[in-house]
Amino acid sequence: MSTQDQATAAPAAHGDLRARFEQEFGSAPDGVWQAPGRVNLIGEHTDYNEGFVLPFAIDRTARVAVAVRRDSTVRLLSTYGDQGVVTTTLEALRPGTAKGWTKYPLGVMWALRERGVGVPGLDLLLDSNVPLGAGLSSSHAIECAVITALNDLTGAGLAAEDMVLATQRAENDFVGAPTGIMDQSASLRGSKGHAVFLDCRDQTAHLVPFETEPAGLALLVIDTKVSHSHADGGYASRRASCELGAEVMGVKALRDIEVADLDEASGLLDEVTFRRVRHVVTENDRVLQTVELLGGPGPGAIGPLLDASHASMRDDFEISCPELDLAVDTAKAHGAIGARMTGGGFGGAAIALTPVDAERKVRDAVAKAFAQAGFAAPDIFTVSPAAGATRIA
Ligand code: GAF
Repeated sequence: MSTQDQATAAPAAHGDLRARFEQEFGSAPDGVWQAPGRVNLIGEHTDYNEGFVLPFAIDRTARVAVAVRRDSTVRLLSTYGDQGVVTTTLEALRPGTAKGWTKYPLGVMWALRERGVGVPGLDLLLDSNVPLGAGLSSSHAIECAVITALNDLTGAGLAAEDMVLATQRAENDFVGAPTGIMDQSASLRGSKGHAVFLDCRDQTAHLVPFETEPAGLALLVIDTKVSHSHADGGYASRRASCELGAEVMGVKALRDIEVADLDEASGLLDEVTFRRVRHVVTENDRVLQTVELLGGPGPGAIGPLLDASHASMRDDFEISCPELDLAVDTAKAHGAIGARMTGGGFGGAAIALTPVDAERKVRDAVAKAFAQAGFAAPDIFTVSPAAGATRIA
């Protein structure tokens, strides 16, 4: 299935996934679990700095049908891609050995074993309609569906916080992407009609009502089709700059620096590190302001904060790209009240908070601008906050 198809297709109904599982593996699965991708409303590259984030789960999910086996064999199949059935064993799970999408379920199995959970051999069929490489956390959706399944099937009794840390371990040490805890927190803790306001220092989470429709707004996702990987160097180098900044400033993490401390920081840090630090410090502040506005005047008031967040990522953190900037600028010029890139950057998607009556104009203008610039046609769709990971059959 192409990325384009994947973005628009509904995931197989769970009845279909069960039937397909039986057809492929010869017996019924023990159950079907699903976990969503996410959009981050605001709070980018703040999670690994022990700061604040405000993502929400979206109505695009990864689904897994799973059956426990009596031996230690692991058989994995997805409804997309061309890997066919991948067969391995529990004993063979080692960082750096898995390929393609199988890194995500195998990484979770490895991380749970490292925690002492008695993970069984299993057969697993994956289906997903979270666009791949679009910055909507398709990989975490798979990991969260798998860990939710394994938590149920093993009776491990892991709390959401433990599952967040186990999937982070899978990403960091098995997949090789030095990511934080935002994406899996949104996928595991998301709730319909809410964003998840997360303090990444201690994983305290509050659900913040976030509904665009009653405010006459729509949240558009503009998938630029520029694919990215957090296992590439850009993400890691930003993270290293943040760690350097915290070390020079003598704090545990950049979370401990306030906007008012930035003057002092500019005298202590080299120019590039200072700009990286300024992004994180001001972004944390923008998350807090967004939460406050959502609790008061509502979504119609947060546009300027989304715009400021994008400018900070473009100019200070330097993780945007021409396609993301064009999406944001064009959406703004045609009626969006706020727009920003979302996710780790270097490609992926932008979001544009748009009055419903300007939605068509924004969609058309962005599509036209991309064609004129010679960029690949973007995929544009609306999202709203949806439920987190759960068992569905
Ligand atoms: C990616 C990572 F997975 C998150 O942990 C977060 O750092 C994000 O980039 C940037 O905010 O999605």
